[in-house]
Amino acid sequence: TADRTSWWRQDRFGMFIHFGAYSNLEGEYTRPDGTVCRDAEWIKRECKIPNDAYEKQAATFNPADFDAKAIVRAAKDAGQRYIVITSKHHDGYAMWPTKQNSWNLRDHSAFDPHRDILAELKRAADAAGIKLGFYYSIWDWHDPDFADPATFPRYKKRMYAQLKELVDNYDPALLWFDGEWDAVDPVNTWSRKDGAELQTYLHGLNPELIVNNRVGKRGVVDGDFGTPEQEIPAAPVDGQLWESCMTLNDHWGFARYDTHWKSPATIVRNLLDVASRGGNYLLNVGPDKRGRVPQPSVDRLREAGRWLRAHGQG
Ligand code: JFZ
Repeated sequence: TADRTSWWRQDRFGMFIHFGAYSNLEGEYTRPDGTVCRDAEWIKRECKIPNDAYEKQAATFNPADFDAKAIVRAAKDAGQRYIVITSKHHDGYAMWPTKQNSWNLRDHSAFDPHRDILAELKRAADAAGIKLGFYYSIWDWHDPDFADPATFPRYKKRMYAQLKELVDNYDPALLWFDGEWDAVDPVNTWSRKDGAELQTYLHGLNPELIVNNRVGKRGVVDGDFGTPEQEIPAAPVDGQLWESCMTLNDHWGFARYDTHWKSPATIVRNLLDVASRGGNYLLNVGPDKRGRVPQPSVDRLREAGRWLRAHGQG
């Protein structure tokens, strides 16, 4: 509804955060034969990392330097007014202590078991008046029940339970779904009906939750807003609200070899271009394996924020 999305329509500019077990590899996987394969958040699949090797590296993941206050400050300095962080990407690894499995940052890492980065981010965001949302991938490479239509209902049950955990424990303002598409192997049976059901379920938990259109099949009837990626559409589609998400370099997850940063001028131009067409801009950062936002990202966000404030847009 118009009411549900009013804060989001006013906020315009948000920070996307891609952070997960893949971040621990920092974009590079050294194969047993010594050759190196590069990717980022898709590294498990693109580099064909065997399950056991991926699980083994995740067990060493220790983002001890994750600093929620510093992240919120960086967002504020840039003029960003909401944050969307990956709670679970395609690799299925949950960034909170989910009770549905042990494939998560509490139970499968070298991280302090008393810490909970989503809770830390929620607290810091609340204190700064910043809204917090969660990215959640429907597609799951880790859960054995995902890929078989016969067992998918079991996966769906766990997915619903995980989303209830997120809503109950962290009170997100927004859920940003992904991985709903067809033609992923072995199979992805997610349908528009699944999306509509999920949306009804979520609004039963919290009627104020904003949900993106990847909850369904990216139609104008799916969710509250459209999600063009790495592009600025010329015009809204059938009057649907939209948000353009973009990387700051060429990857979503941290990639130590990627130094192809957008300039502060490009960031400002994109933001004003998006805003002038009535859209939102969700600009991504990818923390490294220690949980630190790369300094080139922080610097560019700060420069962009400085320009916006100087011109009365901050
Ligand atoms: C998805 C993810 O696979 C990716 O890792 C990242 O999280 C991004 C934000 O979302 O990637 C997509 C999603 C949609 C398109 C392309 C890549 N698309 O619509 O062309």
